[in-house]
Amino acid sequence: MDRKKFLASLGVLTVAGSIKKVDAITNKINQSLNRSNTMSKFELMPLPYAFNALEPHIDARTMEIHHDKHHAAYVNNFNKALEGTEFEGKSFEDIFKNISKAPAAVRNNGGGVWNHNMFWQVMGPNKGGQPSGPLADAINSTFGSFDKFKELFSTAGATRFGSGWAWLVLSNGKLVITSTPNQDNPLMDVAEVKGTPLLALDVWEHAYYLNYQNRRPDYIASWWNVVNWDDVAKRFASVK
Ligand code: MN3
Repeated sequence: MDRKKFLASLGVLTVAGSIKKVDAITNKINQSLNRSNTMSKFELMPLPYAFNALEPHIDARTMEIHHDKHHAAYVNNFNKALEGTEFEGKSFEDIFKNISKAPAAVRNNGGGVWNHNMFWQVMGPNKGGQPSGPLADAINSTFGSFDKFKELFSTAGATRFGSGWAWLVLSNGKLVITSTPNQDNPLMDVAEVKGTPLLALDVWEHAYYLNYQNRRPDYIASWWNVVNWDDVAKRFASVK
């Protein structure tokens, strides 16, 4: 993808004069995603769009609290939890594949950091619709149709008891819908279905309660309007 398209995909390429600001955001995002072992701390990934960018489906206040309070707290608590453990200085992937040996605070907060990094990216303003190309073909051949996939994924999110996540993953070369409790994810050795996450949906109450109260299914139905299929397709293309 060329630079312009990448920036446009982040929803931040709006004013030509804001390129410098965009560069700073892009660098920060790359830094928080590809943390190298020379860096001592994980950092909070900036939200790649404005708090109100996903309205009316997800309200600005929810996005602000979700990113600036919840996500930020996971980052701070993850860094604290890692101190003095064998996991300090390791990558997300290395930590997650041995997470069964990690303290609960590393598991809960590490998942919280990584899952939200992904969540912000698989959403975007003026998105929704349906995937196309190889991803659409794989969804159709695996689930029968896009509508059937949507129904199964929505059910996975709606029926996850308590707090957790719904996922579309590539597992042993196949698309699979699964869900995880709390901040677990399919990269963790404890996950029921292990694989590469392609799409993530946060079904914690903090993701929707201000606007939807107890109506999780309504939040999920509306959430499809902000799914960034270009990002999901990119993830699929990179692991397929
Ligand atoms: Mn959340």
